[in-house]
Amino acid sequence: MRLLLIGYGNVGRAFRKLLKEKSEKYPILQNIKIEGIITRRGLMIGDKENFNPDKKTTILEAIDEIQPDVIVDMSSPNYKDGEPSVSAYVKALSNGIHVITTNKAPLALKFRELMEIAESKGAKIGFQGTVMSGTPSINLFRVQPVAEVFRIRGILNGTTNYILSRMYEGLNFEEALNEAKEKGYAEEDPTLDLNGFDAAAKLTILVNFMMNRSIRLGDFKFKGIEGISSDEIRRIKSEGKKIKLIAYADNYTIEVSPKVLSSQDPLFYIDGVENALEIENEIQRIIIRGPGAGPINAAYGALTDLVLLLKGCL
Ligand code: 80F
Repeated sequence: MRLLLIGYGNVGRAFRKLLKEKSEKYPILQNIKIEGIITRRGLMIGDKENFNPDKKTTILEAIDEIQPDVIVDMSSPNYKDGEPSVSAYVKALSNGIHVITTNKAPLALKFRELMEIAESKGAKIGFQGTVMSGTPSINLFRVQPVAEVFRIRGILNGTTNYILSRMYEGLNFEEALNEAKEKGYAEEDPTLDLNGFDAAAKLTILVNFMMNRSIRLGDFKFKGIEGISSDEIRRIKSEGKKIKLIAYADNYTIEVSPKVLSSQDPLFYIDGVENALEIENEIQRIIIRGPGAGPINAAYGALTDLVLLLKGCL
């Protein structure tokens, strides 16, 4: 199976490394070959650890040249129009090429359109890495068939949860943000984490996928953690509470905003880069928790999709 990787930053590099390590141990991965890697700098043909582009091409030209079976998109999100990834997915899916992505923007903007193309062409889209990285959220729902989800509530952004947790421990905002950047949790443009865009994009994907809706990023209000001061966090702490960035959706409301939580709330205990998601359907209420960001975790999300694809389970 031939792969074309789009993006070779923190997650792209972690994905390549993880794929190499796991291929040595798991026969199902032994026939996977990275045939090319494309970034803003150009296309590198073949599979080398150090990125040195062979030529300047567009992603669309790279798909023609590499003829992949799967494109794995680990490039930065563009929340204006999802490009160039949206056009790359349309081209790939229309030609029966599967898509695996950790990039939220295309699915937060064009979820239904892309799913319809995929379905009509028999191609698959794996997107576990877009929500909670490698902690099964999207792929958990794949094993909950015919359940009717009516409520979703969670902490979906690793960077902001890490910052709020570190500020609760006494760091100032800048120190906490710098740590999140150093650990590879933050977006290339961290304002996308701080202003709630990232969490809102993840909630959009979840609502479309789990609640079978057709919404786009921008259809509901969202707010981030900008403006929350150390003083405010100290005051809330003195009352035995914490402030968290909460994503929420039911059949009437969809929103992302900071909320003050008491210790009776299970999300009170989700700290650092950990994320959590409560899913309620007519049969059960499930809570999952696990790392929500970090290059290795996001790369693992993409790798799980690849294995599920190979097993025919996507
Ligand atoms: P990084 O900035 O390290 O790399 C981006 C790569 O994309 C670079 O190689 C760049 O050249 C390439 N690129 C950008 N625009 C391009 C274009 N137009 N054409 C071709 N290549 C282009 O970014 P990361 O950290 O490696 O992230 C990659 C993708 O994974 C992004 O879409 C992230 O949103 C996504 N992702 C990252 C995660 C992480 O932990 C986690 C899951 C998804 O919860 C949080 O706190 C979130 N900030 C992270 S969730 N790094």
